[in-house]
Amino acid sequence: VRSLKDEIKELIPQKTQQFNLFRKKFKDVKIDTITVNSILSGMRGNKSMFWQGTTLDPIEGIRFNNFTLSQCQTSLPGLNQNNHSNIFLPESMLWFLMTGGKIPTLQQSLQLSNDLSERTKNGNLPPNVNNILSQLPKKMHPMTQLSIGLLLLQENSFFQKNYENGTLNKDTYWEDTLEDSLNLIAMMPLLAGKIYSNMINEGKPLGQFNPSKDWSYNICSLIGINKNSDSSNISNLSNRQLEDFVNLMRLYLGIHVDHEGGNVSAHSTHLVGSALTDPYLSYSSGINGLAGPLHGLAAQEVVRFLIEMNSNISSPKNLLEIENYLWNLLSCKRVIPGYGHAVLRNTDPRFTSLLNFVHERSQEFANDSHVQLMQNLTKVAPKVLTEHGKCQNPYPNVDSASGILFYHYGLKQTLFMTVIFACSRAIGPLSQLVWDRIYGLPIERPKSLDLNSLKKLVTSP
Ligand code: NMX
Ligand code: MLT
Repeated sequence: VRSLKDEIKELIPQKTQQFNLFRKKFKDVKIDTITVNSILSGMRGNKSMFWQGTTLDPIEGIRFNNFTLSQCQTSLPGLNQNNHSNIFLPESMLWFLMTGGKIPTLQQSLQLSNDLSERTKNGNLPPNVNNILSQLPKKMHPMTQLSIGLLLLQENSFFQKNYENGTLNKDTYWEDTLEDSLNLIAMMPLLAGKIYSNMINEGKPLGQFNPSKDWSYNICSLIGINKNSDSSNISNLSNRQLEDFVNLMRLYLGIHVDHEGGNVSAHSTHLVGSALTDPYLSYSSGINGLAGPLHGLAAQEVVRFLIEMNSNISSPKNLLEIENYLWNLLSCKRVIPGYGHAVLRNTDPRFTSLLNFVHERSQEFANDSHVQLMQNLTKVAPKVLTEHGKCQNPYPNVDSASGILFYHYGLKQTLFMTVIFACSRAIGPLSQLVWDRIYGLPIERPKSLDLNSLKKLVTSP
């Protein structure tokens, strides 16, 4: 079977020719206007960035290589296509994004899964990385630990080493970028497992790496989702629940990979990478951006928020109490986590797919008051946010549902939720980074303006 690298190599001549012709022919065509407001409002809506794998429509939501999420769910291979939600393997999405839209066969996805597994060298972090992570203060935020973990792994960067010793050139940058990216993605389950064990088990392993299993399975296994792990805080799950948890992980990791290029984690990875910074350093910057509460950290904030609200209202079915709780939050000038979006103007289809996971297992979730609250919130929060009148999108985003579903199965460490997000997010921005190198995109360097310069620009004819 041909490797992912072979597939990419074959695509390069045709794709670069198309790209270069397009640039040459249309380079001076104007496609957007920049206003003062866009400069002063986080460049919202500026069409100013090239990103190939994913696009975002405000109403329809995400497309991956022009496939909607539900098209991906029916087209990309998974291990359990006949079992409910057509949950595809994140490895299938990785192949799909890296090859600019080639749908892998199940055999290719499994081959990639195996490749990632082999890259972990028997499921072990390099000893020095493991030792340093073991010594981090156990209360250090897991996202900080993850960022440190990636920085520690950077000494294995082929790109950095070969750039330094002068054996790389512009035509071959992409090869080491791919190598580093796949090694980095392969290491994410090990980092996640290590960090989780730091949180709850004094750094001692909670489970084992299984080389014959897929990437998501191994994240679950390393955080202790298996019956043999005495020290796990996740216990007493039936076989069916264990299987569901792994499927939830596959679903989650498959749908969080990317969200066009402008989101903070993707954009930071791209920006830092544009200086020819290697994938470890670049994605570590992405992680640091993901750790902001308005971005990926909302995953943890939603869980904390639901738990707190649930303990302050008489029942998750009491919509009036939920409404009052929300108004109180807004009057304290706090945000409702999991609601709103910088680009979307509709319910996030990724949220809907997580909700479908719940609907397909209605008995499992019937007595979970937090999950009920998460669902009932969708009946109240959009109305409240609309009446509040500030937010441009009053609907739920992906973070609204994810964490509380993991919580249901026993993953109770709320601060850990964003680490799982980060495992997934590696896939999109790093696929783009490989193609940034293939296309030879230059260093990103927009022009900034001070108030005086802006004043001059608005008053000059
Ligand atoms: N609750 C309360 N107020 C909100 C919310 C919300 N969920 N969303 C937006 N607003 C406010 C926002 O703070 C701003 O207020 P002000 O004018 O006082 O600064 C106003 O509404 C206008 O904001 P928008 O233009 O609608 O949103 P913007 O593009 O600036 O920000 C988010 C987008 C996602 C940062 C914002 O909706 C938010 O803070 N949501 C809650 C946090 C969250 O769920 N983030 C996760 C996003 C998804 N992800 O995974 O990254
Ligand atoms: C994401 O997945 O990155 C979020 O929805 C935030 C964004 O798109 O800006």
